[in-house]
Amino acid sequence: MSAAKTRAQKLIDDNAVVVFSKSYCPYCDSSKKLLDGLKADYTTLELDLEGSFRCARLGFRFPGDLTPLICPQFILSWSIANVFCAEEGSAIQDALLEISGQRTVPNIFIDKKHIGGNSDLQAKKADLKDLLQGLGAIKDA
Ligand SMILES: N[C@@H](CCC(=O)N[C@@H](CS)C(=O)NCC(=O)O)C(=O)O
Repeated sequence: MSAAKTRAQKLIDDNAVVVFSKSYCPYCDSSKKLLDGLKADYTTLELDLEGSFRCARLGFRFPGDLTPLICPQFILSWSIANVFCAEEGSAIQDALLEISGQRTVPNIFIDKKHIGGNSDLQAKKADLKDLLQGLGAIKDA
C-alpha cells in the first residue's frame, strides 16, 4: 500500500467523521458548514495545502509557492519540502479514488463508511444529527 493510501486509510479508520477537502472548494465549505451547524466533531484534511511548507519562524502555513516570497531564508528548506511533499495531496486524492471510487472533494467518510460528496451529505441532513450522536461525534455543549 502506498504511503498516501496508508495515511488516508488511517484517517478514515481513526476518526468518526473525515472530510477530505480543498481549502478553496465551495462544496467543501457547504459540507463543513452543515457539520459545524450540528456541532459535529470531525477531522478534515485540506489536500491543496499538503504540499505546503510550514514556516517555523513565522509560525504560519503558506502554500509552497508563496513561501520563498515571505521568508526567503527558507528557500532551501522549501525546495526540499516541495520535493518530498508537493505530490502528497494529489497522491492522497489518487488513493481516495482507489478506496472510494471518488476523486472529487469533499470526499466524506462517517464511521469508516464512504458517504460521498457534498450533495450526498446534504441529502442525509435529516438523519445526520442522530447518526453523529450515535457515534459520539457531537461536541459537548
Ligand atoms: N457534486 C460534487 C461536486 C464536487 C466538486 O466538483 N468538487 C471539485 C472542487 S470544488 C473537485 O473535486 N474538482 C476536482 C479536483 O479538485 O480535483 C459534490 O457535491 O461534492
